[in-house]
Amino acid sequence: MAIDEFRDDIDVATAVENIKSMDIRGAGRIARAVAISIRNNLSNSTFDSSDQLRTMVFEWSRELYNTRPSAVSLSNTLRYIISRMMQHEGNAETLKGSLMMDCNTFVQTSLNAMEVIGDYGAHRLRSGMVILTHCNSSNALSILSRGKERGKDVKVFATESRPRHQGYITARYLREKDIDVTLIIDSAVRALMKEVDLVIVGADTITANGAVINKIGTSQVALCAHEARVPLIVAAETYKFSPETLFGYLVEIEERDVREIIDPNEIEGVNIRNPAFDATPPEYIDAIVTEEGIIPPTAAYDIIDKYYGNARPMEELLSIQ
Ligand code: RUB
Repeated sequence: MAIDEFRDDIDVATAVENIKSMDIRGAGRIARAVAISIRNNLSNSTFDSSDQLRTMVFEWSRELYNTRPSAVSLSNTLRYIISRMMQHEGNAETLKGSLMMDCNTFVQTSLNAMEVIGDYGAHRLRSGMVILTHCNSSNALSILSRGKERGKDVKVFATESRPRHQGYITARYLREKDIDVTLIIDSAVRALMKEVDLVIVGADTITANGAVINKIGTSQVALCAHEARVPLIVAAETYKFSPETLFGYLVEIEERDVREIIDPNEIEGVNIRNPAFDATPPEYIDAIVTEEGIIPPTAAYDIIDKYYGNARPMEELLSIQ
């Protein structure tokens, strides 16, 4: 499925700009844009030595890091690239070739993971079910489209997802796939939850205790689902799991420009806040669909241990003071 609407020749400076402005958005797309932009910067540069190449990759990584602080996919992509870079030996030319291949491997692995998540998750669908999804997650959509391919006809409620309306992207995508979709406002979730059989959302970050950071409103959706005894599953690749949370770091919830909500001049004297993500506690999550299989949120630690057992905190890795 077509999921990456950024140019394949994107460089690091453009990726930084586009991720900040949300022209590139969604945790998986952000991760792939990071890998592709580093590959392209490598391709367009010449290096006197492998040390110089490494210095440049660290510099690009620092520029990319923090563009969307709530998406651990971004830092885990950098982690992967840096750890591969430190393992490679040889001169600048050899290192450049190997690292460009690593970036391509990351992108391919990420796309494959989404397909596998679609496969596994679709086993949870049955014809006639009503599904609710929030915001726009390519992994949640992978499950729904794979279900459709297997002849499972479901109906979907897609939340609008104020303030940026990513729900429109979801609704249009489902329509294209010939899946029955109804757009609803975010505050209609509780009223309609009694009609829902299953909630499927994506994740920006999953913490060591199995909490899920996702688009603002996800925790309200989860609370309503929990109250109505509707199961909620999260669709996320293993690179959304946060090793930092093992070291006691809390996930930073991004607060975006309030003008995404309203021009402050139109409502003078009123404080406005615009947190872009929230945390859903593990008690409200029935399962996490990963490319490793469908796991309970309590298994988050095992995934982190397996994939990031030797990880160092990102700021230490990038030597950020
Ligand atoms: C998007 C969002 C998505 C996750 C997962 O928020 O919260 O659910 O990023 O997406 P935003 P995916 O629009 O602010 O980036 O499954 O595509 O990685």
